[in-house]
Amino acid sequence: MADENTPGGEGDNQQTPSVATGSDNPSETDIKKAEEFKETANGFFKKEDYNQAITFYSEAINLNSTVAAYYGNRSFAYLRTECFGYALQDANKALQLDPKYIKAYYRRASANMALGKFKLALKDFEAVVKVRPNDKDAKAKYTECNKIVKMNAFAKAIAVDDSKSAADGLDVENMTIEDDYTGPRLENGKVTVEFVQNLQDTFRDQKKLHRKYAYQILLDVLELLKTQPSLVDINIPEGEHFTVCGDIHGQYYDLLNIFKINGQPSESNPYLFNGDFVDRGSFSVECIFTLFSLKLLYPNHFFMARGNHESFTMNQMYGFEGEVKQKYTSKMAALFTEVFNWLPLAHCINNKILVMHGGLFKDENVLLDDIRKYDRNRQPPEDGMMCDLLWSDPQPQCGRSQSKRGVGTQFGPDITKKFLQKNKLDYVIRSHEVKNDGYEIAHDGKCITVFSAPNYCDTMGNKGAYITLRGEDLTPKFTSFDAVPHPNVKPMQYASSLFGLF
Ligand SMILES: [Mn+2]
Repeated sequence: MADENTPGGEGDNQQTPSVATGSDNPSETDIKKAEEFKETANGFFKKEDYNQAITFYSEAINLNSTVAAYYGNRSFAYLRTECFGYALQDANKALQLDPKYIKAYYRRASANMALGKFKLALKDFEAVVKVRPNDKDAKAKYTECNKIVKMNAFAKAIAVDDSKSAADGLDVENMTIEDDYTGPRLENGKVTVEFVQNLQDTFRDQKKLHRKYAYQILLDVLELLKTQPSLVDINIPEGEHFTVCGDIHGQYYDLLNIFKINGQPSESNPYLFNGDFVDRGSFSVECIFTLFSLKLLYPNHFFMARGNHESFTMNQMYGFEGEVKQKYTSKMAALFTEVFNWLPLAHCINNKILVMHGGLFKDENVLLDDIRKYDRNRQPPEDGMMCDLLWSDPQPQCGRSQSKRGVGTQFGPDITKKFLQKNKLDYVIRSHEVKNDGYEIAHDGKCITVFSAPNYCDTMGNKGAYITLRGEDLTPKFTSFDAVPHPNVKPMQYASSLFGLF
């Protein structure tokens, strides 16, 4: 995989781009007023109200665009709201105004790391270390980032041979099960209804699935996913229903709660989980094995789409890789990377509803068939169709604009309308952004967001939601739900230590 590859992060933010040209020749009054705005913004920042902070930093910049700190501070607020594209722009602007402004190097490095651009981040840490040779903190960050750059270069070097797999030499058959193991067991190597129930209870009680079965499930899912097209067609017959869930992000206890409210998955209670199963929440391993077991049990009634977090760079930064290494092995983490490469990119329900994690495309001309025949076995590229499917966001204004995240595109209601007409579809369901009620209807009802991780990261205070559809009319019905308690393991527990920067 490419090391300047892909990018990063979630989050909801309706900020419009920082086009604020500002005044580069402010009056005395404006200078004073701008300082006041900055103070107000700092106050909001301290209270963790980053959107308000951004609004007031922008006001300050409008009046006086010559102060590097205004851009530096706003960049920090953008980092907190995961608008890494905007954060990068502001850090660059701050450095233009004041090349000696150390904090801006940190901001830029943070944004680049979040976007998976570790080499660029390393340059900034290097710059800081040069200016402040005695700064221990700067030195530590430089060392940590350098480690990642070297590790990725190594991973790239050994990954040249595509025919090699983490599964090679894996002798699942001969892995022994210790006498004191009391967890669930596959029956003749197969997942059963009893296994899935037992697995859910085992994980709920914070016990582990034996690595022999964990590996077996991964190998079986890999084979199954390889048989699927990149765009999977789903048919909901008349009189039957179907549930679509959004991001889960390692919130295992909230996942169990969805099954409690809406019923266990089965052939008569089918589900689609629309990507971002892992990262951030510290029970990602539990989530993914539960979901993969269900996929094996109900291959034609349980569906999973790839999210931007089912990728190597994201997993390295946002905790999943660390969690798998902690709970199992690094070999298993590598196998996950291969399995995620085979997750379908989108689903189409009754030829009328297109469901993907991110959204629509930079390119006007994408047709369903282009998605269907797309060769998806790879890390998400930095642009193009696959990137947009995993990363894009809708915007209220018409047309397209640069992504606040720095990856994918933002698409307006006119873009959605044209795409639906061209492909004879009714509407789009996507996930990828936190919403207060767990869902949001945009673009005249043609673009629906669903997000199923309530109180995201234990901090956002949002509800989760899922959508139920009936075969006869396909009108979406929304159910919102609150977060449930989880054991005392904080989100991001296993994430990169560089996250101290954000
Ligand atoms: Mn996402």
